[in-house]
Amino acid sequence: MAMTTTAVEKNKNIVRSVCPFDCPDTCSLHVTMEDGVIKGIDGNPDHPVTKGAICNKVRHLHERVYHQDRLMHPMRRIGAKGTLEFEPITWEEAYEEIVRRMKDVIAQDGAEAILPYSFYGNMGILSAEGMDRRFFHRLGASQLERTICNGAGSAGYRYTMGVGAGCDPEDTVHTKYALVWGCNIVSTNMHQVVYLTEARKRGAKIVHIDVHRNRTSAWADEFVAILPGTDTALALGMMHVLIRDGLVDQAFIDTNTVGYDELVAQVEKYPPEAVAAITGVPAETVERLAREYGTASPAFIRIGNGLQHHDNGGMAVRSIAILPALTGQWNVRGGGALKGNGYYSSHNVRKVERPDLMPRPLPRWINMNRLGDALLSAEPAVKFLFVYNSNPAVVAPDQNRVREGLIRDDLFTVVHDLFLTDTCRYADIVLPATSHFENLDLYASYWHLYLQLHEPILEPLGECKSNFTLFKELGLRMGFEEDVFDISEEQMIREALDYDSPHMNGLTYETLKRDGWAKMKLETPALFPGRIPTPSGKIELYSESMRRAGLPPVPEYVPLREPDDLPFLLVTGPNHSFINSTFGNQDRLKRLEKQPTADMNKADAEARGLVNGDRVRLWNERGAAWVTLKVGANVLPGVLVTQGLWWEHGNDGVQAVNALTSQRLSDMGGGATFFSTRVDVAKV
Ligand SMILES: Nc1nc2c(c(=O)[nH]1)N[C@H]1C(S)=C(S)[C@@H](COP(=O)(O)OP(=O)(O)OC[C@H]3O[C@@H](n4cnc5c(=O)[nH]c(N)nc54)[C@H](O)[C@@H]3O)O[C@H]1N2
Ligand SMILES: Nc1nc2c(c(=O)[nH]1)N[C@H]1C(S)=C(S)[C@@H](COP(=O)(O)OP(=O)(O)OC[C@H]3O[C@@H](n4cnc5c(=O)[nH]c(N)nc54)[C@H](O)[C@@H]3O)O[C@H]1N2
Ligand code: SF4
Ligand SMILES: [Mo]
Repeated sequence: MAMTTTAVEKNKNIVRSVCPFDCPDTCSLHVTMEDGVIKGIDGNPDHPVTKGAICNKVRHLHERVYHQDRLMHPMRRIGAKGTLEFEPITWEEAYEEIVRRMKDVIAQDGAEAILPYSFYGNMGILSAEGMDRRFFHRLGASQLERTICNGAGSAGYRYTMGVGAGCDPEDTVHTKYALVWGCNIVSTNMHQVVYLTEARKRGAKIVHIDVHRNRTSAWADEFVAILPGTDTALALGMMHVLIRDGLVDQAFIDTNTVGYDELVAQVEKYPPEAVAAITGVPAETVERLAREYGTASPAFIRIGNGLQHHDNGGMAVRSIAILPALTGQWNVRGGGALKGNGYYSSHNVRKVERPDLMPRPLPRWINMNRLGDALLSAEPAVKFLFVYNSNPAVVAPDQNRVREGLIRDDLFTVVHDLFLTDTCRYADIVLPATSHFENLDLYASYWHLYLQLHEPILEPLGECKSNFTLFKELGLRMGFEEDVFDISEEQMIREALDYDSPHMNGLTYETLKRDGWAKMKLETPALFPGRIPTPSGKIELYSESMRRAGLPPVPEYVPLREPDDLPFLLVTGPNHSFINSTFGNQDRLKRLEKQPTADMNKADAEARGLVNGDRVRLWNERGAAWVTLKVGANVLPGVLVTQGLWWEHGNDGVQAVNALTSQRLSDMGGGATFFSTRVDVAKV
């Protein structure tokens, strides 16, 4: 029987929580407590979207919270960088040294020589973009361009649609035809699978378009294998057929879009045969996909993150987002597309992060995908690096440059984390972080439309401190304004909610505390037409802003920029049992993933005398990684796919795959190009 909210509060043993990880689902959790200790974790059946189902990773989250390796007190480095030799120190000593070093760096090199490095290890608004941002703004530190995840795709989507908002995922249960495009939802967005599985029971067909036959392909009705970085061509080929065969909604186009004539001229260049030669998708499949998509309604596209980790990733997302505009599907409940929905739940960023505290002229920006170059050659040099909520030694591209930078003797590095990650090897001071169970925080999903309040269910373990407390205390020790820094978590959440947005729907701290969550308001049955905040106020098939930015104003297939002197295109995606590098130190989940592998096509393996299970070295000019080969039909010839961001620490012989990836930025949005990587393979 589903438990009601009031029953949760009355039952001392089951308390409500939220999953904090960088995952679209942002599940509501039920945690079973005994004598103040977590005994079990389950989904909260009352949540309207996540409905009691959670993934295997989080079902065992208490193993992470009480893990023997969890950091419990601050430490100072006593060995050489890279050796993991530390001695325990008190918070007083840690703060004293950090404040002294910061002041020295500011006096000698200016505050821009200090660089924060963080991402969404904990997605709480206070944990990821709260007091930390306020602190570094006030400090005048270099600003970090946080584009490692979806920079390119979000920029591309905005060129077409104006904002990062798509359809309500709850509506996708009505879908009759779904394209799951460059998105591994069985591993990365399980509740989208739940909705589409229900849609399928009601007659929907689900097509997965990917470079890798994976868990999502096995679940879908059809798998379409595509060559990496060619999705724009496939989208243009589908548009070609839709327009040629009159499968477009002319009334919708006339009312809601600009640039249709330019697009019609452009798609002339992309007949199915030409598209087949670029994408590896047979011409008849291009024809059929377009016809199926153009005649089904509601037709939905789930646009993933995978296809935008490329040199041309922004253009790919922009182009795919045009398809529902041609067919009028934006206006159909259960149709349209969903790339991300962060826009709906946006909060009062100015009030929370206080960008007004930054000095004038404004400090420089450093792109997080270029950490290696920033540490090795930025002018003025980075002298102090403050890492939290992220594990750059594993997740950032061109890892050998990153590590060369991190190991510099004249760089002072602080890392705040729950564990001794690979990044901590290079830390001068390591600080212990609370788990999210120990914190008050506010959680927004970038997929569903519910904002959730998280009240702590544990006292901080050991000497751990939350990101909020750390940067609040540091701010006060730096002598910053008390009225800005000496505030409570609850005050900051109230500041976040104090926001004049049509989606906030009058929601307050009190209602969130009472109900646990609230749904953002949006127009039904769909967002469109109306309020398209592009410069023209319409969906832009032709974009004048793109032209001015030096980009093709109508969709155009631009090949990858990675030189093609090495035979394989390598896609280094995430895996099922970790979240990025999080969980990469937990035995239960490591056992499920076994070891780092790479999928290779049988024809390529035969041509090189390689067989299933061979240990091989993947290499290019940037570095090398060792993996076990999986030979078969999961990838097209010329393609290799690895899964998972493995730790080196605790995994003998593992070299994380980012040794191979490049710091090159994508076509727009400053995004990462993790998947546009060329390598060769040698047997070891
Ligand atoms: N289990 C698990 N869940 C996660 C994460 C995790 O690490 N593990 N990470 C979280 C985060 S931070 C994010 S951003 C999301 C990411 O989740 P998704 O949006 O699903 O993105 P990826 O898994 O990176 O890539 C999706 C798919 O794109 C494919 N792909 C790669 N290149 C191309 C291409 O050129 N064209 C096409 N069509 N497909 C391509 C990959 O093979 C992969 O199957 O998941 C979140 N959830
Ligand atoms: N090759 C390749 N590289 C990739 C990707 C890929 O697909 N392929 N994916 C990219 C993507 S999409 C993303 S989003 C990035 C993710 O990169 P990161 O954001 O660095 O993600 P994680 O590896 O999960 O590291 C998060 C760290 O934060 C810590 N943490 C968790 N909660 C807290 C907290 O409350 N406080 C503090 N101080 N620390 C906390 C965790 O213990 C963990 O060590 O990686 C990118 N890198
Ligand atoms: S990782 Fe994702 S699917 Fe798993 S519990 Fe958290 S939000 Fe839900
Ligand atoms: Mo991400």
